[in-house]
Amino acid sequence: MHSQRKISKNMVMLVIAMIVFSADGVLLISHINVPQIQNSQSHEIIEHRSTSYWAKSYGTSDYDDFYSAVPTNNGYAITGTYSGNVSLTAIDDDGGVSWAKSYYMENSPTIGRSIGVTSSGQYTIAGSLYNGNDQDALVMMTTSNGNVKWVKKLSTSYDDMFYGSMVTGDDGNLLLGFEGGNGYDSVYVVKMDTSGNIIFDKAYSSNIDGNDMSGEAYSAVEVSDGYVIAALMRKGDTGITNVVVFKTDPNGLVQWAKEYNTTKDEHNVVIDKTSEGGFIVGATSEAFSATYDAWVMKLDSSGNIVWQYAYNTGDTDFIKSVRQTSDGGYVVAGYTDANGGGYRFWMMKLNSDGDIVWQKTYGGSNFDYSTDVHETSDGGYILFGDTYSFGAGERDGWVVKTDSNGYIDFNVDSNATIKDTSATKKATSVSPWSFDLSSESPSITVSTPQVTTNSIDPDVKTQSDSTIPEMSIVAVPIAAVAIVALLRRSEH
Ligand SMILES: [Ca+2]
Ligand SMILES: [Ca+2]
Ligand SMILES: [Ca+2]
Repeated sequence: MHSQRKISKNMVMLVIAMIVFSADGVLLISHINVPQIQNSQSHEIIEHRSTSYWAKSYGTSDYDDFYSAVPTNNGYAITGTYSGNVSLTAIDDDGGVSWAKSYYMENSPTIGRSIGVTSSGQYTIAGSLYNGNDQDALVMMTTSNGNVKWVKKLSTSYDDMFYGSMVTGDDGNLLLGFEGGNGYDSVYVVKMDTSGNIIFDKAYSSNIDGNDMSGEAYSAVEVSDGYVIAALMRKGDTGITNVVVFKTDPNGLVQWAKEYNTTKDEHNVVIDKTSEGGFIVGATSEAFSATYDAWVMKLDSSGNIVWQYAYNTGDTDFIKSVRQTSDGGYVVAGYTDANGGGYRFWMMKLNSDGDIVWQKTYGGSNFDYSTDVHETSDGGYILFGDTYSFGAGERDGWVVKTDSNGYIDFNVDSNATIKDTSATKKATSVSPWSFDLSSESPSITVSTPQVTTNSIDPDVKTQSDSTIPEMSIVAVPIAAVAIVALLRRSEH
């Protein structure tokens, strides 16, 4: 009985190998993934892996970009800009465009920087509007088809902006950015209900040794009794920018605040929850080498550091997104110039201890910037960002879907390439210190811009088009492994 099973699985494997030989040669061969074999005697399913990968650019002949994406029922919704207007693009799991819209307001350039989805599939987009003199913070909500439900502009006579947003458990929105009403940037957080009414809005500041701290909020997570918010803040005397993480109650009142002091500037910060009830924080830092590095801190629920590492390729490295993955590790996305030819999309897979499992760049001959990453339902990863290397002209949105090892097979004629990087992990030794962060309600004007919604038919160009159905390879006999391994080798 047992040996019969074994034989039949041998045969299945040989059939696969023969199909590979007799069909379309190299192209098909490249879709075979060799499972990780922990025990060659095992007859269990060794690994169930995603083999689907694809890459597409989306845009017009004008400047277009993708900033932020959120999973939907059958794909992703992405915000950014088309031709200088806030955009919303719905794609399916294979990257096909379901629909795309842009929103034209007040003769002004607008940017969508952050997107969230409610439990009923409606979208909220946060960003900014340039009114001709300065920036104003912008937030809008649409139906699941991208039709506008409401739009709000929050403005002072200085720059104001939303960098991030988060749909809250009550289908409201937490908006994160800065307001300039004091003549400098104050960390600004707004809680709205699902209809766009302000529940609270607070500007957070501190005065340490006579030094006002200014800054911006970027990212937040909801916890059972409030919010944990990641910001950058700088002191008036040194001007050095540091990461600040603070916890508020459901009304935005500060319960604790910690600053993670380095000797140089950090640029942008992101936060995600961990399965242990703590947080993973990523920031781009100048403090740990002569080049910008990706800095990742794992925090406990009180903001104490569990581990902290800087990841440095030796060149300029930006981290724009970090999320915990289903295996308890983390995926990091951003961009680096480590592989030359301008910045390229950069993705690192970390295990739960922060060790690098793999690290790769994706891009063409020009600048490619990744701003967001998600783990996909088939165990792969999907990177969002924008590109000057491909597309319809100027800059376009670019989406790269990889398999579970970050692998993608680019079309030869697309000029896109995948390369490994050689970033090293360095332990850093920052000690957080608690400080008093106070809040006030700023005076900010809320208005309702007129919106014209345009349907967009973005030009979609394909750099990789593999959608070969997933294969579960079971009980791989030694001979078949050798064949597949040989085939794999011949592809490189
Ligand atoms: Ca374009
Ligand atoms: Ca303003
Ligand atoms: Ca670096």
